Amino acid sequence: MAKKTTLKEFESVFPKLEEDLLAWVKQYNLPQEQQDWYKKVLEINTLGGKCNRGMSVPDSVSVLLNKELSEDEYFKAATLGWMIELLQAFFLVSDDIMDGSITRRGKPCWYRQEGVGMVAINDAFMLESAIYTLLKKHFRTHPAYVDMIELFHEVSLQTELGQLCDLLTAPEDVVNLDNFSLEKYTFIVIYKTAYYSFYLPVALALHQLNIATPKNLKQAHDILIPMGEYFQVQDDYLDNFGLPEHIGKIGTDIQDNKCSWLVNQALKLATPEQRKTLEEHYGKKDKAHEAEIKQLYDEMKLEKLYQDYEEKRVGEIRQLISQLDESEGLKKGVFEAFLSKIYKRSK
Ligand code: GPP
Ligand code: MG
Ligand code: MG
Ligand code: MG
Repeated sequence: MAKKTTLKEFESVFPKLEEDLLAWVKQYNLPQEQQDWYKKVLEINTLGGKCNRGMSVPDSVSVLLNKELSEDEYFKAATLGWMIELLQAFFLVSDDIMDGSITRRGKPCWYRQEGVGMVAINDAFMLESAIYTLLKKHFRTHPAYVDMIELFHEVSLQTELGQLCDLLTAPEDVVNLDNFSLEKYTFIVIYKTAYYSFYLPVALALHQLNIATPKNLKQAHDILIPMGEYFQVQDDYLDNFGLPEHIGKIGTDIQDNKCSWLVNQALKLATPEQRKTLEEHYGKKDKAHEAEIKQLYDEMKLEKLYQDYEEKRVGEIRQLISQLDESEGLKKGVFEAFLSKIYKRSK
């Protein structure tokens, strides 16, 4: 029987990986002060999250093998999981600078912490490099080593393309709601979120077990990309309707002029008068303008619209899962476990 990992168990692997990374930079004679900085960067930005993405690797491997993992199998899977958490740390440190965000995981964003500022950009690069240091250290002789490197590179590029579209669709100076469309929205969310958060953990689990056949990868992709799309719609919904105490961050999408799911729905349903309200108040860096949009969202009952969307989308994803071909070793349980973690989430 598969066994679900706990955050505690997953976190217990981190100190070993941190040790590997510190030992690696030490060989360059990095001065002590910078070693301490590197350690702090790793800990503050990689720990303290929900680790859903990272834990999905050991969870998927356990479902695929249909057993509780041996110590070595668990360590390998969790190491791959921590690489996703490092990738995520690299993205979030950068994203918070680009979005001008205030808090992350209930604390000030890294770039806003004492003495950090734009050093955070370099820190983000170091977080990314850590992935490849760990891959080399632990997977150099694995038959899928090159595939794993290529996968991390490709998923990084995909995420950067999504981020590019997200940023260019939300310029700070000119608000033009005609820029937004559901088509663009779909591109943004699939690329900036779905690949690294959903496809990557399962693809890595398949590689670890040497069952990443073209068919398995394609099937995983075709279920996980819609699931990731749904997940980012939730993120956009929670940006406005979630509680900062739950989500650990303060929503910025309205003031940041983001091509969010909510504004796209509002544009689709707006009367000419509501459209005018959107034109007047969306994307302005000001609380009062933001409040007008929040009120409009309430008036347009977007919360209910979201709940209906959620039910419909989850039904479609369950349908996709039910059609999975398990002949090459992929299992429905991988996707069921993933979906149950995010369904109706409030954080
Ligand atoms: C998060 O979107 C986007 C990413 C994590 C991808 C960043 C990609 C880079 C190449 C830096 P978001 O801004 O909606 O997330 P949040 O609401 O958590 O800030
Ligand atoms: Mg952001
Ligand atoms: Mg962003
Ligand atoms: Mg968001």
